[in-house]
Amino acid sequence: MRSRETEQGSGATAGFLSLLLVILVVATVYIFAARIWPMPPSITRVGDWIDSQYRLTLWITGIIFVMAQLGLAWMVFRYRDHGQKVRFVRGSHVLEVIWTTATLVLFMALGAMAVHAWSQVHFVAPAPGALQIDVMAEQFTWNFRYAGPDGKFAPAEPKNYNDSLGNPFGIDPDSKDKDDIVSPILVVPVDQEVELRMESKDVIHDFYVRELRIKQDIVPGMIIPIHFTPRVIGRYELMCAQLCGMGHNRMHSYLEVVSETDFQKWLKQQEAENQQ
Ligand SMILES: [Cu+2]
Repeated sequence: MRSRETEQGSGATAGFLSLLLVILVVATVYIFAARIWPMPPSITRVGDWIDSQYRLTLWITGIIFVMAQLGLAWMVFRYRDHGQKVRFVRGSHVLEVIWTTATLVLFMALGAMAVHAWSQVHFVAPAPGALQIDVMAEQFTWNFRYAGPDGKFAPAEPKNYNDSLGNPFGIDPDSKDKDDIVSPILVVPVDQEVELRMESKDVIHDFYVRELRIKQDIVPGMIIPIHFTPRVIGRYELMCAQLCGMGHNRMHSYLEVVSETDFQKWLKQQEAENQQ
């Protein structure tokens, strides 16, 4: 015959498991509340919307997470084995339907609220007069092309690609509009809308600037547009966020947001270098 002690054996396990759940909740909440890995501040209006959407989602799911895990810890402890008779419980269809529907409504609503910020970047065209810049991603560099002094982009073709001659875009060398400026860093004036038209020469790359809250895949064979208006002068790291090959870790550049005067100065410098 089994002793009374072995019958009560699961009490300690239940206590330990519920304690573990409480520790899990406290540690998780601490990581978020103490902002251990904070995002750098956003520098665009759309970035601010994305941040507030993210915070809202985090609050709602966070509260549910804490309640669910603490509830679980309580149940594990409350209904631990202390030698009582086991009782069969048949669950509740009504409750199942209620919480499934509530989850569905919650997720649909959060998704619907996020559509606004998403569509501002992907479905709304930039205002006329936005600064056009072409982006060429390739293993493992970034290049940015500006229209140059004539304000027109020269025709470009893959057959003219020549990285060693500083022509990663394949600009037609005989074109009269060939004064385009090509730069390895993305320099833009502050408070001016910028439209990037991004293409890739080889594999899928991904344009990622944390401060813009933009992460956009660049797919070979497609020209993918994206637009933003930076509001804060500064130097921000621009990374490739797709594992695009052995040199992926080296594939980064900078987004430099400068004043309008500095931007014009920079353009003049680039033009002068072009003519040498
Ligand atoms: Cu890449």
